[in-house]
Amino acid sequence: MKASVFFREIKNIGIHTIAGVPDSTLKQFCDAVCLDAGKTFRHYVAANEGAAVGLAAGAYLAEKRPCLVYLQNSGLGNIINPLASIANQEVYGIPMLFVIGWRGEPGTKDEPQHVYQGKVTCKLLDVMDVPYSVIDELTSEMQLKEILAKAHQQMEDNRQYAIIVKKGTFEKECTFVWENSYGLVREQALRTILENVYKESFIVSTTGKISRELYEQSDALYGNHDRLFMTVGGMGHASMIAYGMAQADESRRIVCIDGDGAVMMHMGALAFLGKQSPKNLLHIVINNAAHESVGAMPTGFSGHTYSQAARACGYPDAYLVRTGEELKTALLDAGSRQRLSMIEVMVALDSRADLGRPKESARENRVNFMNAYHRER
Ligand SMILES: Cc1ncc(C[n+]2csc(CCOP(=O)(O)OP(=O)(O)O)c2C)c(N)n1
Repeated sequence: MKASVFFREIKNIGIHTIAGVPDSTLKQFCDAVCLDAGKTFRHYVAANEGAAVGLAAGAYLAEKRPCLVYLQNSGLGNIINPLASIANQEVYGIPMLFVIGWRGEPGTKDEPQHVYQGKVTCKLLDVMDVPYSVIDELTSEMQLKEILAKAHQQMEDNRQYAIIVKKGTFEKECTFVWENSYGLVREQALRTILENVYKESFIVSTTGKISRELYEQSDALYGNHDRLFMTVGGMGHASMIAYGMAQADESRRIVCIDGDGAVMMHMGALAFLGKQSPKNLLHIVINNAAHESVGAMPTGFSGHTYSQAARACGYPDAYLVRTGEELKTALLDAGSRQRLSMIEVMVALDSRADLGRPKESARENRVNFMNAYHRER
């Protein structure tokens, strides 16, 4: 299906505003909405999927028009609360249309973090009283019109409707290309970080390609990745996992390697960490101003840096670096001080086409990581 056809049909049922968090299954849809650049739809990349539901609710109050909220099915957890406690017809009855990328569809092969979420996606919508249709590459225009007619009827009744999108549904029609202005290559920055911290620290890394690059680089440098806990799902929670470890034993140094999209998703963690100020935690944010791992849509990063935010939240030290040399200096400096620090590393939009994926399961990663941690006690 062409995204342009989909857009024409949602316009016909009165959709005017689109908000969400990008997903690789929805890449063609996301590219098309970015290229539209506000001509047909108002579009917002939200901090997280729940925030997109909030935006959709407010826009409905002011404009009497339902919005479209798009998300990967991993984002269902983030929408449950605003859906149940705001939008549901037993509360305010706010109509909206969800477009949900289906990772981990039963019967298909996908990454470990998607398997359970993929299995429960339809069940979750049933429980949330959101009727849905599933579309794929074979869905015709006529079928889409029928689905949207159902959605329209449901929304007229102040309810929500979901369209679950299988992998490969949207065909390549156009590509949204943009660049940030930074030169440092993320994988090289990660290698420099590992060279400086791997041997003396335990690392909690974020969702997406940052973890995959760290996995390969630690194997290349040290022949193992046992000191690396890859937060393959649960985007935005790596820094709190790192804190959970840091608070348990102040003598162990914990390094969280985060992404800017992930930090933005649950930014309250910065305020919490600033208040707790664990001496043994180093928080590194790899900022490419994009959700690079799922197709490089901009995160909505305003240019007000995370290191500024960290300082405002009470991190005693925060560095902003743009080159390999600056990164090394910041790592040495942060290592020599015993206090909570953030290093924000501005990097280019880049990743290798042949980047691999972890070979072991998530559970094996957890077991090996815990063994390494407890062995050294
Ligand atoms: C709750 C949730 N929403 C969306 C996703 C899909 N997703 C996986 S990685 C990623 C982008 C992460 O962006 P960022 O943290 O900036 O790191 P980058 O990919 O740019 O390195 C997204 C949106 C997800 N895994 N979980």
